[in-house]
Amino acid sequence: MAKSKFEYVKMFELADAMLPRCWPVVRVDGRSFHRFADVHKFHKPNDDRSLNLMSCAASHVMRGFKDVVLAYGQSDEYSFVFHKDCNLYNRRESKILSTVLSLFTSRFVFHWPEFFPTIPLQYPPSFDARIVLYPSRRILRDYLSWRQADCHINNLYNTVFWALVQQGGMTPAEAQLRLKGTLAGDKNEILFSQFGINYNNLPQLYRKGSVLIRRECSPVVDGGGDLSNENLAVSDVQGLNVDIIGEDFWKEHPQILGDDDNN
Ligand code: DGT
Ligand code: MG
Ligand code: MG
Repeated sequence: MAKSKFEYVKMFELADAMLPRCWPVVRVDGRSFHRFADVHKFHKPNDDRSLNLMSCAASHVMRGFKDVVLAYGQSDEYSFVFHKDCNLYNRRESKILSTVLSLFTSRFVFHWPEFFPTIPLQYPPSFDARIVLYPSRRILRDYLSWRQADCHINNLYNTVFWALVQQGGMTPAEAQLRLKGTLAGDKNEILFSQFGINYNNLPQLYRKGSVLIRRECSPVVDGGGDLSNENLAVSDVQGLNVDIIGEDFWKEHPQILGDDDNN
């Protein structure tokens, strides 16, 4: 078929293939979720409904993209780790980023009523996303450790902050002042001595975030970039609220990152 005279504009589309043999990680994060949480009356500091809805949306992303080997979520964010050798969309960055982002967002909205049956969506939420390539397993693990450490630091702060406000009768400004300059030990001490809360007894969901992996014994649905299969049940994805900073998790699940070379 004859080409139109306009075809030349394709020259302006630049190639954006990601470097080979690096681990691509897509992280999505709620846009202005501080406001979104307020408008939708999220429980403070943690709302199980929101955290579980995020994991539901993320598990559907794992179904749609078989190259995702693990996902980690906390607060309003989820990270999707693609296998270093994945060739999805010929490793085109914008294609992978945009499809993950839109699938996650549409699933979040689609499943909203299941998790918030009494609170209608007041406006459509949106998420930002980025891809970062990590050149080794060690650095990839450090990335995941960074996100889980962030979960812990924020959760400890928010737990004490809201205890001071909700149970201690402080204004948010007073609570902020009280916590200024305090270390983790001080915060644990305030929680225990003032409110009888042992931080280590709080749910792992809040302290560790959520890890999604594929069940080892069931076959992975070959969805690839083809999303036609993603309406099937998400039974092949398993959610855990465990530590991923230490060695135990990785020793227990060596298949996640594989060991085909030293990378
Ligand atoms: P951004 O990401 O720059 O557009 O701005 P935000 O407002 O989304 O800020 P971010 O992502 O740094 O922090 C997440 C916000 O989401 C934080 O202000 C608290 C809110 N949020 C997340 N999960 C929960 C929850 O379970 N309960 C409540 N009350 N708020 C939550
Ligand atoms: Mg956000
Ligand atoms: Mg965030």
